[in-house]
Parts: sequence; C-alpha cells; structure tokens
Amino acid sequence: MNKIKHIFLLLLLGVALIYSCDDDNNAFVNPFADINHEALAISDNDSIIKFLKNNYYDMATDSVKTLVEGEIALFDEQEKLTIMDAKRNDLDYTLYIYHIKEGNPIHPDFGEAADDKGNPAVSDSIYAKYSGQSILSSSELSTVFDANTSGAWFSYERLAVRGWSFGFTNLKGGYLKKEDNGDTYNGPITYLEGGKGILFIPSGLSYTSLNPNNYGSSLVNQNLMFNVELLDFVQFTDHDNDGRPSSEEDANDDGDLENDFSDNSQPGVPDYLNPTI
Ligand SMILES: [Ca+2]
Ligand SMILES: [Ca+2]
Ligand SMILES: [Ca+2]
Repeated sequence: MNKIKHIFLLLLLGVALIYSCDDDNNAFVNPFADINHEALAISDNDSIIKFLKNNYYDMATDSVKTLVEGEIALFDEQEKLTIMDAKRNDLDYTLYIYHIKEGNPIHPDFGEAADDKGNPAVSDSIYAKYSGQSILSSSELSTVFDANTSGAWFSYERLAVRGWSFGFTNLKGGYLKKEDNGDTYNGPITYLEGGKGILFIPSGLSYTSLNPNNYGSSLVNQNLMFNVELLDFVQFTDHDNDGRPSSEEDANDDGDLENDFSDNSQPGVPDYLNPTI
C-alpha cells in the first residue's frame, strides 16, 4: 500500500513538473509571432510619410517641429529629401533622409581635393554624432532615448539600427581641425563641417522583432528619427582583411551583407566576415 502511495505521489509530482515546464515554455513564446512584417513595413511607411507631411525643420533651433503656417513640410522640401529603398530580411523598406548640410571634408586652408572621399558605402565604418527619438505619431516624438555629442565610431556588423548603414551613404564627412599654421591640432580630435541630416527609419530597419535580440528593447518595432552628423568614415572598410572591401562582398547584390554565404564549409559566416572567400 505504501508502495502504491509512493507511486501515486511520484505521478503527482510528475504532473506538477510537466505543468511547470509548460509554464516556462509559455514564458519563452515569441510575443511578436503574430506580426506580419510585410504589412508592418507598409503601415510604418504610411506613418513616416504622415509625420513628414505634418512637421518641418526649424533651422534656428536645429530641430523638427509640428507644421505651422508659413513653413514647408519636410515631405514637400523635395530637393532636401532623399527617399531610399533598402532590403532587409528579404523585405523591402523605405527610409527618408532630410539633408541639412552636405559636409565638407576639405580643410579651407590646408586641404586638397583628394581629402574628399565622397560618401561612405553601406558597410563602411563611420564616425558620427547623433541623437535619437521615436516617432510616436504624426505630431509626437519621444524624448531623446540616446545621443552622442562628441563623436563615436560605428562598425557595420555591430550596428543595432540597420537604417544607419543606408542613411549615412547620403552624407559626406568633415575635416580635421588644425592649428593656424597647419600643424596637427593640439587638443582633442575635432572635426568641423561634418555632413548633417535627419534619418527617418522604419521599424524594420531599426529594432525589429524579426531579430530576437530586440524582444526586450523598449524601442522594438518603433519608427525612429535620428539627427546625425557624419564626421569621418573608413573608405573601403574591409572587415575580414581579405583585400576585398566589405561593400564588394555582397554576392547577391541586394545591399545586405548578412545574407551572403558563399563558403559551404562555413555556412554560418557571411562572406564579408570570412577571409577565405
Ligand atoms: Ca573583405
Ligand atoms: Ca547580400
Ligand atoms: Ca571575405
């Protein structure tokens, strides 16, 4: 009898364990599983267009404000607005770049034409200042969630917001400050006249829930706006030092370097991080 009781208790314990395991499993279910990312890309684009039509760039305060009489909506400043298509996770996205200042990489006194490296490629490492906000509605931005006002380096493979890679290709860098006699500036590294713009980035090119790393982010699936200034970049960035710039390691030529796997012996390593290919 005791033995039967014991078995019964064991069975009970087993049932309890199964239930608790099930609870644990439920806790790890992807909360974004039901999202149709193709539809989200379309509604994000609609939201961004509405925002661009309802706001303008205020030069005096270097900020975006709700449209008022006498000002021109961002969307209607066609000569300053670049509309750019970008592919990511095999989905089509559109981002918008409002140009404030192109950037001047040539020092006015000591520079030469060769100092102008043009625009960075999608995969080039960039040195930039930025401040980021979420686009909450056509008339509302969040407070600044992140900013860097002195400049920081960013490498393609570590960028959390993929829209940056595309957006920065529209800007030029600035030039290094020098002493009056042309010597290296005797102070902190200082760039002047960097290219300035505002990037409007759909959620699929920022903290998308297609990437499990973003599940816990407070910015998951939000459209973002970044005020940016490009100070410098590494032309022909070659992440794996194989002599081919990363921008040329895009085998299927779709602007996304993370979906090209030409080396069958290392199927998980994209070409731009694989020095043997
Ligand atoms: Ca390479
Ligand atoms: Ca590719
Ligand atoms: Ca390679």
